[in-house]
Amino acid sequence: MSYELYYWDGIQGRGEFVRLALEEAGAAYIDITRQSGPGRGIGAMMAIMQSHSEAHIPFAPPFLKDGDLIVSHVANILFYLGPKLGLAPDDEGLRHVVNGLQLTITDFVAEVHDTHHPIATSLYYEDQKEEAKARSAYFINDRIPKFLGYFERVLQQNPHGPKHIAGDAVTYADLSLFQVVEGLLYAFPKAMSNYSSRYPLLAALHDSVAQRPNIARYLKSERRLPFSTEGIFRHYPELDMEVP
Ligand SMILES: N[C@@H](CCC(=O)N[C@@H](CS)C(=O)NCC(=O)O)C(=O)O
Repeated sequence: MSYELYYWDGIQGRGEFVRLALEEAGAAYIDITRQSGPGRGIGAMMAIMQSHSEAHIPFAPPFLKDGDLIVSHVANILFYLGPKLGLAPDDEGLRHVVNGLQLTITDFVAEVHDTHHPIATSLYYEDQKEEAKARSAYFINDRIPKFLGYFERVLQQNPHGPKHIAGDAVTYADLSLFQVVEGLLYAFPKAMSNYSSRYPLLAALHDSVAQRPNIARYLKSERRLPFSTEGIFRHYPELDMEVP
């Protein structure tokens, strides 16, 4: 039976972290809101979230349906899927290490979102542009170096070598780090210029994920929607700046 992925249509958004894992594994899945028909489309997603009878309803997308089970939150979905898709370590302790890394990515993604929506998600970007500029300057100067520097150190200190963020094989956290770098390159091209000299191991990980056959095929496919100013990673030139 196919997994069912529920996420807002038209953007990569947070759903993309789950999509990359499903695509890498060649798993059968249905992107519910990108299809029409019974049990498909945005209506089907809203029906679950707004249900007054369904058990364990999710607060927000993305969520995954596997049979009757509904699993929400990117990191939790990946923690669930990882072993099934062969994208998590066999060792239970290491699976929790990977989960910790994924949760750090979750925190970072929330901060990426807050660069363009620092005041309220319900307001337009244009209504919080000045605050977004101030927030982005701190994000670029403080937070990108802190988070990317952290991932670089974790790669360097991986006892199995720096090709993967944890263990000796690809995990869903490696795929998510690829997406984080892709997103930052789109949103903040000036701030990210020369990133590969500052974070060479992370850059190598990014490039190696992009070259994985299933990922490379997916990136060229119509299923990979382009980044845009509707998603989490948004390019507004006025928020971007060179770093010294
Ligand atoms: N921690 C959740 C965040 C989920 C989330 O914020 N989803 C967004 C779309 S990317 C949403 O629809 N939020 C609705 C809201 O916060 O009101 C995750 O990692 O999946």
